[in-house]
Amino acid sequence: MAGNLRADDATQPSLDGSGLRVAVVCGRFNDAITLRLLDGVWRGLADCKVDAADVVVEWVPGAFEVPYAAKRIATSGRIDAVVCLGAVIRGETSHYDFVAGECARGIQDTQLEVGVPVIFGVLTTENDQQALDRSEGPGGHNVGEECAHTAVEMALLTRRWAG
Ligand code: INI
Repeated sequence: MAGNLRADDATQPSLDGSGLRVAVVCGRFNDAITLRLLDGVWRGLADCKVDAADVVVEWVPGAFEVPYAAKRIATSGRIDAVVCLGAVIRGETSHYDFVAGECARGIQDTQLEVGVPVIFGVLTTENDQQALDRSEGPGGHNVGEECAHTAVEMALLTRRWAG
């Protein structure tokens, strides 16, 4: 597995994700945005030669539920990396802070506890435009696409570290 990742190429690792199994947990809240992020994930995984048959997508109500789903999936032993997608857009109350903060905390706790990479593809933005700008189509900026690459890189590193 170590051969799949040229970690010596620090700026632009060559990522061959063939054979990796990836789960995507996607929040339905603000799904006009999260669907765009999901498109980006598919593009990013295809870039890395991850077979679509090795990818599972699970939808949950919102970003607050994402860490729970990610943890259940990550502990299954059948998945090499989990990509978490959500869109938390600031409103008029402090709800945003709780949802965004707990989502981020839960995702980091999960990957540290379970030992499976859990990638933070949850947008936390001040407004709709900022979310649109980070979930663009092919050739544009899409955090989902970036997270797919991150998932493959971290899954390959995890296999190497497992010896
Ligand atoms: N969930 C989101 O994914 N994004 C948001 O912007 C959001 N806001 O603003 O409320 C949001 N709330 C729902 C939350 O994730 C839970 O689904 C809900 O609180 C039930 O637990």
